[in-house]
Amino acid sequence: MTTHTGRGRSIALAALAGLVSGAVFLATAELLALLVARDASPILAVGGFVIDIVPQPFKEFAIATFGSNDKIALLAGLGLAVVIASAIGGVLQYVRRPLGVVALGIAGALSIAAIVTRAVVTPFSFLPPVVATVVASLVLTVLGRRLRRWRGGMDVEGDPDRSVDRRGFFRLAGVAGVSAVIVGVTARVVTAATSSIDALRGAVRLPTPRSRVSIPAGAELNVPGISPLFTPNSAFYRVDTALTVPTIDPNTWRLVVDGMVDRRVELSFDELLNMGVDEYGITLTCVSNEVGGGLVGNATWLGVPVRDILRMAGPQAGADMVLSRSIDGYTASTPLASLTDDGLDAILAVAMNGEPLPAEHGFPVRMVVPGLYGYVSATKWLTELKVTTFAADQAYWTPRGYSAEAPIKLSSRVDVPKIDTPVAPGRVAVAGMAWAQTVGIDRVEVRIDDGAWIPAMLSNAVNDDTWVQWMYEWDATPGTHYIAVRARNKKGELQSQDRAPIAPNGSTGWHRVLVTVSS
Ligand SMILES: Nc1nc2c(c(=O)[nH]1)N[C@H]1C(S)=C(S)[C@@H](COP(=O)(O)O)O[C@H]1N2
Ligand SMILES: [Mo]
Repeated sequence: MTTHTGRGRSIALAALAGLVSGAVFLATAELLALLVARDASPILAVGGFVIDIVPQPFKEFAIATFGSNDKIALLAGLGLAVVIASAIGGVLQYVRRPLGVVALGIAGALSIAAIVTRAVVTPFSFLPPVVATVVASLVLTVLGRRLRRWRGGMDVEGDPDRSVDRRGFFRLAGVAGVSAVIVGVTARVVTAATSSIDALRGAVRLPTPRSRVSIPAGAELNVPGISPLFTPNSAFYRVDTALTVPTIDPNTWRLVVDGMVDRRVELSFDELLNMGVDEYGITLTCVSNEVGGGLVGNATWLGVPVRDILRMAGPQAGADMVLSRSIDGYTASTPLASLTDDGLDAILAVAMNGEPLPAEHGFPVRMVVPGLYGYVSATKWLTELKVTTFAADQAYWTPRGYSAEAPIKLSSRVDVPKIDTPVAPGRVAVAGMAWAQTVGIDRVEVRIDDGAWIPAMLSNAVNDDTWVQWMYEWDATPGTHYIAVRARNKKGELQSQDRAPIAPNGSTGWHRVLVTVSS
């Protein structure tokens, strides 16, 4: 006879057996992934799959809540789900054999399904989930049997005094649990260290560009707290769907140009560099940038015009779009005309601010197109340019609520004074950034409270594809004040005052900040 507390304790021990088997599953899979198929880690494959299937509002919520930590939050959530599922699996196995083993089988099957949707699949890709399922099932079966002999189960009279099975249970749970943690953590760390992107980036020899961006005098205003003219790589915003940053060896990288072309073209990294590179100054902007937000950055890029590469392939009549594809399956749809236009610097970039592209920013090759939001142009970890039509192909974000074509909207923002830093009365530098890629900024105006719009001073633009800094010297009076900014482009168009959300093709509205001036 088992008492209520005795039964509760048995269930807790069954859950422990489940947790140990869950850990064994993950550790075995990580170890095999390290040894035979680096892309076939179940936890990363399932995570990547989840990112692709969660509804858009949830993704926006995750980015808003966790910011750049959204992937860590996802992995933590996934980890918690694994813990709960493992514990339940352990209890199931104890209460009704072989339900726990069935649960492990389902976990293995889900892992295989996720791996198949993510990675380049080889027969080895199946080894990590299959072997993990077998090993974890063995551990769970043995733990469950010892537990039932010791504590009793649905169909076995237990004997709480059976110290042989009690010791056997704890010994196996301990050894398996500790080994799983050591093996799992070691496998992850070794995987991370040996596929070192640093080593691959360090080996790249960048060619000397044939031309450089010339920076005019007065391109950078001297205002404390304003965004720098060129955003350091370490501070550059990052937006992508990649759970782990792809590691691409430039020696094996190939760009394929296919689809509606006269000749399929395949280029190696060296062949691309040998076409000759130039330096470009281009400001990148994300469609998810809210009014006043930070999802915009400016860099110098070394690259080759996309039009030169498309010319080698010969786009056919009727084509109107290029679907660029990343190694992780991400795609962007860019109007063919933007990429063949002689007056537009659409490039395949290999360097950012003087160094090979950082891993997070698309190493070894990405696309950069002035004037188009990143999601329809700036494909990182680029592997393919497919010449096609908007009618025939859809890019990643198109069925997810974003426009197939999306020019960057004329915009401006206040950087200083910062909302939460009170300023002293008197002369205060109000300053920020404005951008109108491909057109250029003509003027920026500032308004204090309900006053008149006053022209701000502009920095000398590097070119029409980069943002400019603006500054207004304000004679601040004590109290709280609203500072608003708006820009006009070189076509005479005024930045839209209407508030638009980021979906489907970018936010609009004038940025306004509240500042407190001390007395
Ligand atoms: N492979 C890949 N490329 C991608 C994306 C992505 O999710 N995957 N996101 C795009 C988006 S939405 C933007 S705004 C830019 C951001 O580039 P960055 O991360 O270098 O700033 O990359 C684009 N290129
Ligand atoms: Mo974006």
